[in-house]
Amino acid sequence: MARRLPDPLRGTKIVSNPVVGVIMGSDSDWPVLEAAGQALDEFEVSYEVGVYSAHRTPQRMLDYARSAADRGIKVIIAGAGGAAHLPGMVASATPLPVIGVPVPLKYLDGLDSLLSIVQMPAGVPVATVSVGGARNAGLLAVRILAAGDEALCARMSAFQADLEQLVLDKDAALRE
Ligand code: RP5
Repeated sequence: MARRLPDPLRGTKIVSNPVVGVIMGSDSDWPVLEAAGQALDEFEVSYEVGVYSAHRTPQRMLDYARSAADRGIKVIIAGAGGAAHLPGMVASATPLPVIGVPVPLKYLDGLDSLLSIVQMPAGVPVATVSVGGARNAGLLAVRILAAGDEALCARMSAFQADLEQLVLDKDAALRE
């Protein structure tokens, strides 16, 4: 079930043994990032959510990034818009894989967010998904976890088979 962000500025929502961190630069990013949580829910992957602004709460962001691995987090999904420095800064302060989600804002259609996240210097990778691509961020996190989890890998394979079947069904319907 998708988790609501009750009062994001109050802090990270704690669930039992989260393995994915879904973080964002502002609570205004949540309507986009929520799709990452929904994808994780579909695979029953536990996650926590929180707001960590690279610009407004830099120390809090660094504290989160530096402690995430020790707390059992395996993958971080970080979404931000505009001058979207959160994913890159988090990647600089954690050894964990970071998936960046460019959030589209009112101006520039998210191109600013995309370029801010994707153009990382060598040595500090961020796996960037499409503008607004939070669902794929969630699915990519599942795939990363599935690389070391046979049961989760089998679920991902089944999900892919379902996707394929959906296309075949639509194709068949068109031909009727
Ligand atoms: C970024 O600034 C956030 O990630 C958000 O996308 C954007 C606007 O934030 P608000 O002014 O809505 O809080 O840091």
